[in-house]
Amino acid sequence: MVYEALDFYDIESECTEEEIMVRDMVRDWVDEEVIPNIEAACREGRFPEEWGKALGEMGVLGMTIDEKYGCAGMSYVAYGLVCQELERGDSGLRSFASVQGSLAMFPISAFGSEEQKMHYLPKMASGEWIGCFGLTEPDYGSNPGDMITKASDQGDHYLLNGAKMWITNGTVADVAVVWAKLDGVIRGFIVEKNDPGFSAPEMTGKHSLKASVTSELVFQDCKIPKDRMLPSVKGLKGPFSCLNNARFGISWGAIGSAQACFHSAKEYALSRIQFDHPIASYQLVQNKLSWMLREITKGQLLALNLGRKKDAGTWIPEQISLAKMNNVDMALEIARMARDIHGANGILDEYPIMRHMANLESVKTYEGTHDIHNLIIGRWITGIQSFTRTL
Ligand code: TGC
Ligand code: FAD
Repeated sequence: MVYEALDFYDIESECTEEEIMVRDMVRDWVDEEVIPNIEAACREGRFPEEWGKALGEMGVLGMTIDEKYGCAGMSYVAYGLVCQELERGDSGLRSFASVQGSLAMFPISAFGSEEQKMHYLPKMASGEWIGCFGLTEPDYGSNPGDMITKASDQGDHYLLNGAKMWITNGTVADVAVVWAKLDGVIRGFIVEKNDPGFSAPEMTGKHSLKASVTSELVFQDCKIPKDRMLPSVKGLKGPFSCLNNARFGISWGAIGSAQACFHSAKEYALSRIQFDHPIASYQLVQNKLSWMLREITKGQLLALNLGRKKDAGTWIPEQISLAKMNNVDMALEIARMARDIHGANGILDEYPIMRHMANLESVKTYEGTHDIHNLIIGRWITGIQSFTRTL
């Protein structure tokens, strides 16, 4: 089935040649390498190592970061378009790229020393070194400010103690950007896979994002050299600045999942005959397809507008919250509707629908749950934060 992207409002005409070129390169790679192999990867519960290397070769890891550090120095719109194509393949693939670029490379580029940038970024851009991002803890998910992982200053080194959970790429990572409290203040630390006292066991049993590695990070008197703390950021704005970029990527990526489900539903509806006619000829089915087109188009316009704001530096975090929340919700509804249009066939892995639907359940939760983004917007509207309450 040849993929035809839905572009009802001709978004393409508003992108530069360079943006379209990188999108097309990733689109072709996803069609040739990812889609034929993704179901097997999910069944085996693994992220194919060669995909990470291929992303590096295509120059899309940390692709908005300066060329000086071996990165592509491209626009945020280009990054969004790439996320869209990757997630059309699978959310786990987009997760890999989000974590590597936005959550592991970005903090080093924004808050690291020149030595840290020169040492880590080129190898991470090429896919030689894999990164992960440790913020969430077993008891602190939506409220990372209360984290208990601690760093203590031992004169010539730091000792880290604590645990992180639900960490994408953790077990396969060479480099972990870990957020911990030093004298009560949140700081970022670069942990390397062989640091003494560090382990990253894989979490198993997921029904979602099966082709993505998810791990615990455990620090037991983990000793790291003094020059591994990120020098220029303190407090929650460190991790949240990274999340702004990753959430932005998700707002585009979710459109890719929605596109995959819409495309499959349209083709299926045109070919499936019931009561002597294609089901696409029935008004109720057309209503569903029309709703899907409407919501994907709105999501695309939102993402493109936000992307241009990101590139111009005129965005606010609440706009990213809106786009992440809206587009993931939209994609999840489209996946459910597409499953319905496929009838019983919709539950088979011959079609991408259930895989996208199950993946999107995670995407709805990570990088700030749907409701946390609602509350961030609620705070912007009213000026009143409602995250905490006194009982
Ligand atoms: P709050 O008081 O709102 O802020 C504390 C400090 O942070 C600053 N800040 C931001 N800075 C930059 N960008 C943002 N978006 C920021 N939001 C807040 C803020 O200005 C303040 O700075 P300062 O200097 O005044 O101290 O913090 P809070 O503790 O009340 O937080 C509220 C809340 C709920 C919004 C926040 O905690 C939140 O967003 N929670 C959700 C947690 C989350 O998103 N975790 C994601 C973990 S990583 C992940 O899921 C990766 S999935 C990877 C994959 O794709 O596979
Ligand atoms: P909780 O915070 O316990 O929330 C449970 C429910 O309560 C949600 O519905 C939430 O909206 C609601 N809730 C919480 N607080 C409030 C409130 N104040 N008001 C109203 N409702 C509220 N984290 C990382 O650091 N790095 C990673 O790489 C990473 N990768 C992940 C990969 C996967 C596959 C998954 C599933 C998660 C990943 N996470 C990662 C963790 C993710 O960010 C957290 O799961 C998420 O922030 C939510 O935290 P929680 O699961 O502890 O849910």
